[in-house]
Amino acid sequence: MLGNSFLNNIGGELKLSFSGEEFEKYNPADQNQLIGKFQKSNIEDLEEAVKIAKIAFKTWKNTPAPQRAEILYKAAEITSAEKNKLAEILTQETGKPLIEALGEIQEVIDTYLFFAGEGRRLYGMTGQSELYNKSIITIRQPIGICGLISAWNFPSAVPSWKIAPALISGNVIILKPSEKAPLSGYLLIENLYKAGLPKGCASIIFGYGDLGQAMAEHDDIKVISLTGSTTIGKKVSEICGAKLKKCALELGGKNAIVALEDANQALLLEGILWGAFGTAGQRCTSTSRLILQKSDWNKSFIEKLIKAANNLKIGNGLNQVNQIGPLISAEHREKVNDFVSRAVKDGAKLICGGQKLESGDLKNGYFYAPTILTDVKPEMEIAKQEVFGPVLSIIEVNSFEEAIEIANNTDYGLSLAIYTQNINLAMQSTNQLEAGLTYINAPTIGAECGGASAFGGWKNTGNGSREGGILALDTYTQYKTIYLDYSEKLQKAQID
Ligand code: UN1
Repeated sequence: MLGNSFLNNIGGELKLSFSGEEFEKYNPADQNQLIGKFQKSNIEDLEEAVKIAKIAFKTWKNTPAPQRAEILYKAAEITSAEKNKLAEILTQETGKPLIEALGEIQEVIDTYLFFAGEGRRLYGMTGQSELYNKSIITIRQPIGICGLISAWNFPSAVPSWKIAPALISGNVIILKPSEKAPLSGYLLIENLYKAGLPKGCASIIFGYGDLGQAMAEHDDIKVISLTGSTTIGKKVSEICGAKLKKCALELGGKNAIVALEDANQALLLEGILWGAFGTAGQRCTSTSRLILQKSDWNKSFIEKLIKAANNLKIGNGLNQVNQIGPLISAEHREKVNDFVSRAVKDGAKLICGGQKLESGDLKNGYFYAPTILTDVKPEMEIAKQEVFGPVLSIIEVNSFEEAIEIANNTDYGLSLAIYTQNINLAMQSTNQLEAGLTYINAPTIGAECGGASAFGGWKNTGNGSREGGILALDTYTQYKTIYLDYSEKLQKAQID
């Protein structure tokens, strides 16, 4: 399969792009390994997908939700059966270690199962009328064609967060995966059809940012759900805003762990290693700041942290001894390296990593050493901008209050964590931290899919939408209130 040419899947049919062009995608751990060639789609391909989706929507929206759920249950079963294969492909496509790729495929399964359960709920509301023999109910209804634009760092789980709530609610979808990780999305769509999804309900078209923009601009696409950068998010939001189109945005983060003086140090150390360097720091939830309360153990703790970071095994994720994979591309690695150089110029002290790893087995990939900077001041670029790499900035503070203030001192608001054994301060922090996700004694990554979970951020991280839980339904449904008057006479609200 790897190295093949992959066609667009338009409503269940494999199609060449009208452009006659394709692009190539290579393994970031080994730039000689071709993952595949993918169609470089244009507006004509999009028109075709929209045409087919429009027809499919007419039937799918009226299919009973429990029947729609059967497709998701089946897709979860197929994904489970193929878990190892899908994870191996995901590792080669993104570079993330196999253990993490297996976790990501599990997240797809969990998401499908959770939203399949919604097939027998999709609850609305019932209320009391002010009049006799009259009832009021509010239901959720589908909206239409949903344009799903996803990022390269979670090319299976994040599309599933969008696909599952969209389909269970009775919508049809067109997915545009990132050109930097297109294959995993292709396999998601293929498996939905294997699970019995009716033709036309889902399409995947490969392409670049211009295609995403065309989706946002298309009048027949009624919802846009985007996971990507804040810059792109603002652009998409402007296009959708002008058209009054529903738009869900999940954008950047500048996440922090606050460590108070009474933190459990062993737990903190493990949490930092996982939060900052897991997935090579390429999660929108990655821990990029450690806000450390000054205490007598800081110096020895930082020494332990350096030692542990230097001991992390870096390399091809298919080799299970490796804990950290490559960055996604050569350009991205340059960008990360430039952030570190500028931080040093700004006065930060580089105490670990800070360089590309290019020797031996690593020479064909875009590996970067786990990096730690100290003496970081809250106003420095490195303390404020999203780096999206294995770079941790340590900011020392004097008090709990100062720690909270600095944790909140960013334009982003996705994930913030606190390590302390003081229950009162832990609980106070959950009130005061300005982020969509907060963790107590756990790092900033690792959100789950489930009823009470809601993935998304405050401030420039998004526009209030949520994924991965029940609230995701708000993106893919519109409410309808139905008044039932069985009094057999004209009743005047507010007057009778
Ligand atoms: C992302 O990086 O866009 O919470 C998603 C987490 C993962 C999802 C990350 N479950 O870290």
